[in-house]
Amino acid sequence: MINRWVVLYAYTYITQGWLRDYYNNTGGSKDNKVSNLGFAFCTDELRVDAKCFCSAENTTHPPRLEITYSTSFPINNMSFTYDPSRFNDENGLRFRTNCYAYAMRIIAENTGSENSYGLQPGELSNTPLSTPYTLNGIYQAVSADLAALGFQIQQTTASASVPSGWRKIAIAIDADSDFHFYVRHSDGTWSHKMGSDVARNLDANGVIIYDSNIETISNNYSKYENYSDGTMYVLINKGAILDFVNTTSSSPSIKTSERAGDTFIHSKPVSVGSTTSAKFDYGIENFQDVDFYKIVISTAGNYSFYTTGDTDTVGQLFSSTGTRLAYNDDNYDVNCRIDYNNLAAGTYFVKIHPYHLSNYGSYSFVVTKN
Ligand SMILES: [Ca+2]
Ligand SMILES: [Ca+2]
Ligand SMILES: [Ca+2]
Repeated sequence: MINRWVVLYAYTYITQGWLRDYYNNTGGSKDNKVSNLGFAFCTDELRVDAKCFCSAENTTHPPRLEITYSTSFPINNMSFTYDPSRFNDENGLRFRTNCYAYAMRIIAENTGSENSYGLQPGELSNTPLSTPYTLNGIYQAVSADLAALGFQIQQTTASASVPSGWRKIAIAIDADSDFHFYVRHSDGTWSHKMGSDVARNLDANGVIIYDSNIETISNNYSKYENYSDGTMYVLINKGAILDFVNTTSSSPSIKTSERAGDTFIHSKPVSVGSTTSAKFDYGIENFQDVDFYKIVISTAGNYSFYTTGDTDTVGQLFSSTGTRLAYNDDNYDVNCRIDYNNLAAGTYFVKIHPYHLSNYGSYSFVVTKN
């Protein structure tokens, strides 16, 4: 039997992105990314319970399956869903985020090469940790890092609720040798990322981490270390937007860049009449940045949403509940432009992404009332 691999793309509003997976002609999956969404790949028979299609790998325009959910979604930008796909892709952010970077949503721009994923507590504030580690020492280092970027931190408990505008993080230590970070999602599950390993919401035994077992798991994670010397719970007011931080200067700062998150709930608010300088912050081979903008329109009328610059962009306009209203790739040049007449007052979202995975670069996003 010839062993052929095909690639399947599925777009999901759960993670707001394309999932890519490879299947061979015996139905085997390479990464289980797409099948994790409930899709099955069928090889030689029609299955009524599966939707499938395939293409040869490396075709210019592989078929893509887009899934749109009719239910509304939260638009609180502190909402924090489990979104492992962009962190687990070997061509994405996997090798640029360790446990600390994953929890904080900080990508150090000077560690862009493979295997340089080791952002350490204190690195952004020049207050390196000393051993043996203590929870208070790590807390002080994280506090200093966040302060350097303009964010706050405060201690909390495992069971305390998360106030609006904050995210909860657990810091666990093995005082002799290591520490680890877990982050809580809005649905009460927790996830974490071990160094260059993939992000997961499971402990070493495959148990899903919830509020109810985080205390036990954080102290007994057994794959690499047991962080049995204590756990501290903290709240930070830094949202789940990925911030790209320049750590080469003496005073690290958030780069322009990823203030438009990759999902509806992490969209960047922009006003009518504004021009926003933006960038596709990452786009490494098969994995790309997506930028979402949120526009509140107070007066019904004719509006335009478009980009300018040299980057080949694609734009999509969505209603407040995620229904796609318009799509445009190119207008007169590679820039997208959506002219929408008789748009009712309300909240809208515009998604801008590069046409080609490799077409990342700068662009400006413009919203005008005509
Ligand atoms: Ca961006
Ligand atoms: Ca983005
Ligand atoms: Ca275009």
